[in-house]
Amino acid sequence: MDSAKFIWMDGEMVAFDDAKVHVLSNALHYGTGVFEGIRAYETPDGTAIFRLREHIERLHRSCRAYGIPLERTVEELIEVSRQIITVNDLESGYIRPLVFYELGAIGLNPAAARVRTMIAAWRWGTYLGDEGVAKGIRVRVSSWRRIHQSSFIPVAKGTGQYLNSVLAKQEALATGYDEALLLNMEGNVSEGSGENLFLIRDGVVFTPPASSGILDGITRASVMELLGSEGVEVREAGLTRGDLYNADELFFTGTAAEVTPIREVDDRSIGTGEPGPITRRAQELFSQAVTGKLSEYRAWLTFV
Ligand code: PPE
Repeated sequence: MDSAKFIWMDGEMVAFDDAKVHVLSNALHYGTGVFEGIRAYETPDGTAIFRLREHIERLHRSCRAYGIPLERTVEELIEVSRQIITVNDLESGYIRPLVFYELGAIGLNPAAARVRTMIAAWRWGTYLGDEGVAKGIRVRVSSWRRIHQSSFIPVAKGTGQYLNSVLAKQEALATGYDEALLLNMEGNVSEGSGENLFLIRDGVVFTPPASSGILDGITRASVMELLGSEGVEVREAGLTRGDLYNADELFFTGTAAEVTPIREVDDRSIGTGEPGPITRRAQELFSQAVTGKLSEYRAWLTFV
């Protein structure tokens, strides 16, 4: 939370230390909230937020999915996201919108609770370490399965559903790995605790489809488009644990994780054990797109 001075709460910029909620907030008890994660980057023309509208629209969709009445428009939240960067003097950083049920109802019908909306921003470096980005990370297949669409809404970013990610992440770290990869209830590959997965085999790029229970990531969509524009074949396909072991290259994508190579899965080296050429190309293209160096993708940027 380095360098956060102000947090926007329901129409006001509040000092960091004053951005508080009550312990009887419904969301604290039952996970009745939805959130987003967005990055802003330094570019030669000033700070720009990557695919801001898509993130705010997903926040609205997550609210709709869980029946949370969000009264702030997409336009207003876009404007606040720009302001939160400026008021915190950030050249680059991470933006975290959160909509949640606060005080007014304890119990499983949150309808009477006040809906609160907040947007914070802070400096956030690499999610899985600088060395992870450079050399690749070590991943384990989790003993926890990804939340299933019969119990949750995997394509929504509900706060409560992240206990599943927390269990997987804690287990991976406790057993000496950097990150977890979760299979779905059918035993196919879904995604990381907070990242989507890409697999390369014989020059073709594969990524699990929405029906595998993933959050259909905005970074995922961006990388699919960037690689596709170079003539690389990109396919959505069901993947097995064995496919992971046989891959030439693997990498994770996410707003926080950006493009992070995977060098090992379950103690098996992937490909040469070093980030491969398509992974490197994805990293390069993504980094050029977010910093405004690809004119075709300027529309993905909102300057603050
Ligand atoms: N899957 C999950 C479960 C997930 O949480 C994220 C983002 C993604 C895939 C990638 O989605 P996208 O950011 O749209 O490309 N995870 C956010 C939260 C991470 C956190 O630790 O908090 C993020 O990357 O901001």
